[in-house]
Amino acid sequence: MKKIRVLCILILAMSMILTACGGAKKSTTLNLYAWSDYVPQQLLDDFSTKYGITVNYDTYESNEEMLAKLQAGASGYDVIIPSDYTVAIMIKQEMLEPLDMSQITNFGNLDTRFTNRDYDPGNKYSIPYQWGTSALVYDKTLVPSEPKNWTDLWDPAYKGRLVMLDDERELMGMALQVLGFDKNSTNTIELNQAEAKLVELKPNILTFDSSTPENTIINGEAWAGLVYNGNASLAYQSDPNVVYICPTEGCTIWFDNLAIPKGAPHKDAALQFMNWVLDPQQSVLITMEFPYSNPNKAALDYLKANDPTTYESYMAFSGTNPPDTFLANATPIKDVGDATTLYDNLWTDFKSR
Ligand code: N2P
Repeated sequence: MKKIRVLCILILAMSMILTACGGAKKSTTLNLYAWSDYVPQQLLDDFSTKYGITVNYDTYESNEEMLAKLQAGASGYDVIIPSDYTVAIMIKQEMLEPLDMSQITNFGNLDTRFTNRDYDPGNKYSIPYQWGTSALVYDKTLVPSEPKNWTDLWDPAYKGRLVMLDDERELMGMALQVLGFDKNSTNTIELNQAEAKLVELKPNILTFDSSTPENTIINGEAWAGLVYNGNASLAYQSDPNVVYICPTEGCTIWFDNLAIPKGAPHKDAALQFMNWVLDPQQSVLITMEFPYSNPNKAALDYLKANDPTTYESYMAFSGTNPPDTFLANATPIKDVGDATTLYDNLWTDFKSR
């Protein structure tokens, strides 16, 4: 009896010391701020069950929306998912927490083609989540003839039949490339011309949708458009007549990443979550529900071993596994510095017309 009492006192004393050192304080909440339709609910639920951490998932539709919200002072978020060029901007503006890599033991599961990239050398601030392209989708049974170029979409035959991402850098970039300019141009004259070019396309645009543009392709309202690879993959999964190409003028390749915004209240939970996402079984949930391209090699190996049919279709479609010919023509969006304001203004003007 006495022994037990001594033991109890010892345990109590030890836990008090740990608490005083801050070692035992564990977060029970994680505030995730991410793209809509991007993180499977099951992955979040399993994380909650395993670690006793409640996850709140707040959504955004573009890098610009997320960045503007954080720059305006939104705090309280623990994990965000910025794309490559936005990671670069946020590092430059000191908006991200450096990562304690000793907590991310699953980092080695990633394919080294997707780590240590130019927007965050050494992955000091970011961990690859999914990667992909933004390119031309169409239903080959609906289009007047199969498009090869973005320019084809200006044909009046497409009146009211296009679905486009609601994304200023993607659409301005596409118009710049159609005009033969750099998609990351900072030249005022070129940017004005690009906006004018987009205005010409407007009668053909049925809707702007960055979250579920696949639906308008699937139901046949839209015949073609500019979407993310995951949207094209979902459209293809429900209609094999869907084709996804990188047009001759070029398309975008992007890399999305998990990162912790400066001052995040639950950094321990954030690191735990990042490691969780890199677990092969968890990562496969992402590919199953949101078929973007998965940078996690161990996850794809797991999928191949456990569900060869899904793995084969992942490998066979350009939306999930783009061939070299597709990638040869895909280039990233870059931080355009001060010209960002010009893009913002032209985009607002374009949308208001
Ligand atoms: C999810 C879109 C994420 C891909 N709806 C954009 N980088």
